[in-house]
Amino acid sequence: MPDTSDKSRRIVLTGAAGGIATMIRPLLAPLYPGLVLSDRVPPKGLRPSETFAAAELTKPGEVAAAVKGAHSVIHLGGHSVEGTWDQILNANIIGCYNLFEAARSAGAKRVIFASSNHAVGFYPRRRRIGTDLTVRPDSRYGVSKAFGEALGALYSDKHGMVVTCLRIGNVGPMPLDVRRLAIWISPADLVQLIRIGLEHPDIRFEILYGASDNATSWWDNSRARQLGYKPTGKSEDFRAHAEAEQQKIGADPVGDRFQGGTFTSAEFTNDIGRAGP
Ligand code: 15L
Repeated sequence: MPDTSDKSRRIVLTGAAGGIATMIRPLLAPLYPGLVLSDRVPPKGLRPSETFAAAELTKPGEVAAAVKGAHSVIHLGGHSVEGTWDQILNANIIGCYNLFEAARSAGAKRVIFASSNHAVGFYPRRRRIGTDLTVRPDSRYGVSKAFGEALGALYSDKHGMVVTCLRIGNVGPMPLDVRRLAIWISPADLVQLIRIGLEHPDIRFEILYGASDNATSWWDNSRARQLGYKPTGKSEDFRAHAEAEQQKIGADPVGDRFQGGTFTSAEFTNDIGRAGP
């Protein structure tokens, strides 16, 4: 992939105190010396070399101040699981709008949006899906991720912003159970995708799956590979661990049928045969 970026540019990472950011910060820091960490509270273990900008996503003025002068934004901030409507509305709908609007008015060129597999969680596990299909969110959280993807498309088409939405599976050192064997992504592979979003010259608007090289994947991630993605993580290396962990979890007829797992079965009142495409 041709590298067209000046790495010292200001790149703002929202949600910097959260779980994913904590895993990828050490990998991003040497690549992007201009990285600015933003969250409501300073991330633990902030090094003297790291810059922190406090911002509450629901407060447009604070988001604008954090994003001022940014060339790019990596937006991991917001509520990271299912929540009440009030939590999702504030952190993920209003917060995401504030972020894109602040990025636009700051003249930021690129945004990476941390979307989620839960935007399409009601697709059945037996179906292999790409990104060119109707969203089927499995939760209010999944709806907010579909909203963020739509907002990204709007800012790309209307304002020329280069937007990459990463439909992240589950990030961590290893897959946590059998479902995660299909959707797991290592921190290093996630950083590869973020680099593509920050640097690739041919992107206007993309939705890519945030998954490692998983043999049981439900997702066609060929576009990511076309853009240069070469995942090194393989969930099969951890199958024994994932299967042992799965033994500790009870059966879930709805969750076990759909890609989104427990996000689909929570609050479920439908007939299972009528759910999903
Ligand atoms: C997500 O989107 C969540 O942020 C994460 O906490 C996990 O629940 C993950 O999806 C998953 O589907 O495993």
